Amino acid sequence: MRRGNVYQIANGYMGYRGTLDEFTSEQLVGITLAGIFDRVGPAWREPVNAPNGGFTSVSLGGAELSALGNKVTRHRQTLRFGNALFERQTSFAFKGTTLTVRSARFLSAETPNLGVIRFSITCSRAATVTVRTGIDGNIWDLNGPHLLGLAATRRDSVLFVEGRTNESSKRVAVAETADIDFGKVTYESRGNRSLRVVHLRAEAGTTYTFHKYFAVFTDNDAVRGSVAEAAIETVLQARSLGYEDCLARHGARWQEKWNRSDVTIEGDDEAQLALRYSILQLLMVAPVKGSANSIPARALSGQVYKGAIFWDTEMFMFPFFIHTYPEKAVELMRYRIKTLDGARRKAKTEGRGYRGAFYAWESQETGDDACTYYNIGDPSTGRALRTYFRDKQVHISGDVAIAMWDYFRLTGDDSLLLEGGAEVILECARFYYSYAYYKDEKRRYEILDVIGPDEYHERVNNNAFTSMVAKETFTIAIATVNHLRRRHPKELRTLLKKLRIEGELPAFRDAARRLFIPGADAKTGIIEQFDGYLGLRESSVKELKARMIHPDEYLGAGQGLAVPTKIIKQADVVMMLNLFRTRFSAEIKRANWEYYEPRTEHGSSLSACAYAMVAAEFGNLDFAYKYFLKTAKIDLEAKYKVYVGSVFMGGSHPAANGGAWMTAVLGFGGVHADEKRVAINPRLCRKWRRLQFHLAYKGDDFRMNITKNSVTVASSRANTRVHAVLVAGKPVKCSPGRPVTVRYRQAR
Ligand code: IFM
Repeated sequence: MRRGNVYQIANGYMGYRGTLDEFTSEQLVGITLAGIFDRVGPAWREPVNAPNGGFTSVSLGGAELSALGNKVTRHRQTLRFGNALFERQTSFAFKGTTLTVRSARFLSAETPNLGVIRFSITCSRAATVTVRTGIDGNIWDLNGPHLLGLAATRRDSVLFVEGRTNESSKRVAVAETADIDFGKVTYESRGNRSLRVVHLRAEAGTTYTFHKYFAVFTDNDAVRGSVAEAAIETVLQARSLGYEDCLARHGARWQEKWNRSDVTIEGDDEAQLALRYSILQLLMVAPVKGSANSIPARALSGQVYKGAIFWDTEMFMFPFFIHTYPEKAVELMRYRIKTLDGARRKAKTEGRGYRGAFYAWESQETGDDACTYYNIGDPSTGRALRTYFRDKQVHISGDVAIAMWDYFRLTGDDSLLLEGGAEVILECARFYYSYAYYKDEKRRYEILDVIGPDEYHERVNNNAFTSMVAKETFTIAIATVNHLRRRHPKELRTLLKKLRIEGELPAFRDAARRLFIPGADAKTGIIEQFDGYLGLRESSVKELKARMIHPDEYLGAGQGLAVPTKIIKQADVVMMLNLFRTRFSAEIKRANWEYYEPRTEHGSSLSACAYAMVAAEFGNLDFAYKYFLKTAKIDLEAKYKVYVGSVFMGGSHPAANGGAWMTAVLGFGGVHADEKRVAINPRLCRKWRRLQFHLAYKGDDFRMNITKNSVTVASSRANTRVHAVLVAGKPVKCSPGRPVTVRYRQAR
């Protein structure tokens, strides 16, 4: 299971778990498709897995070989970061013959529907070998089967499997072809499998190689004609191009991706590897251009967590894309525009009924909430636990609004605001206004009955993070209106009329001023996470763990062990300090970090990077480094919880991948960009001698080169204007093609 995640490949359209060619649904082969979901019976809706067009098995003397069932003398598998190429080499020792299988697989970065495989076999002695290759329609599903009426057919040398989703009858078609020029080929259609069988008398020492091309199309693809024809045409085109050409084109796209997003660390190979792996994960799962898809919390590593999109995307992944690859960031935002109606439906129907846009806690293709009211099972009793993630984790709407506004602030491109972004922001503000209470006696608004990022304390009042995010949403809504009034008055009039919202703007202004945020204690500097938090029982993570009766026991919900205590699941106040980093002093950051850190379980993969970044800001670089590594290595080492309660959660962690990038560039690199300029205030950790990275800002491109005592900002030759950059507090002008170096002294 874990290796399948570590070696997975993806291209935004689909993910392919890092399983071996001969594996089947039993070994959890999964080709998970982005943006297409299905539900069977009362089980969770989840993304659809496609039939496996990458299947190949080899038989020697009639016995089918598998790396899991046979004697293997050598096995090696590789994931190439440069072009997301998965390779394996396995030598089987069987009845006196050594048969070596080599394969290389990629999901095309140029043609998103396409997968390409090179496969070869070599025998140490002459032997009778049978190769079965084609499409395996026996699909691994968590809550399936999702594809009904799966039929395996063939047109000449093209194999083909098609089915329809259970819920909305969307077609999912897979075509496959191969260029086999050895042995005798016959065809076999067994159940859901459509295979080509190659009978070969293999000579000793000769390598037999073929290439396989498979394509997946669904009714979500805008194709002329049928999805079947599109799939067939795609594999035929790929075959006529050939493996090397397909790979070269794919590689060129990957080169482009790395040119934009790579980060170089000198002096620390471990950190370099882990960070590059994290960046690779993000680049692989970034949505396809024009898809308006987003990235689920477990990316495309399977159907885990319902393939749902959480706040993880806006708060942890979006920063990577907006700072390096805005063309991908825009897709993430278009997804929220596309699902605005779902958010409106949720607002209307949730709780006492609200107005505006209450985004889904777990969002799928329509924006309706996939999160259930009883979202976690108790592993000891088997009972479903009521969790309030769906109805009370209201910060999600503000997280979306903040990212939407950041897209405009950091790209300078207001077209997205006009294409639905402004509507999203105004509707989120409207939601918070309908959710907030006005306390007459205190002359302030309060946001009550919520869950903040710390999910162990449900239904709390005045959660600092949530209130801050809500307040920011009001400010952003007013700023949006002001911007449109200046630049696009006609479009603003149309929008205000459409939403009938003009009369509500004064209220938003008022809430932007008078919404209550818990402040820092005058003596200790501590910000109370929510009303009453400081009065909860002291405990320790160790103590709670010792009291657990089941290793997967959930510590929150109604009766969880953490509920009456100060133990929190993940960064909450610290998350706020990080998100609004310019608004709090280093002293406040330190005080709260030191208070909350020993009380944090880090039970979510989202937690460590927030602690790392805030530690970097107030100067605890060793701690920042420790948590940076924890974040950056989570998927590479595959050390994570696989069950929460009785719910299977195993899969990759793109939010942590984004957190690793944020810690390196925004934390240690000290980059802070706003609408006015980019500021850099580096705090390199001990081991790092040099940190280099790219930055995209307002349509231009920069290369930063940071050492312990100098920062070089190279504004790309193709940039269009001079930018003012603040380096370690010193303003410098950066002209296209003229690198500027500033010497500085790193704060201790
Ligand atoms: O969004 C997170 C949440 O903050 C903690 N539980 C897991 C979710 C998905 O990663």
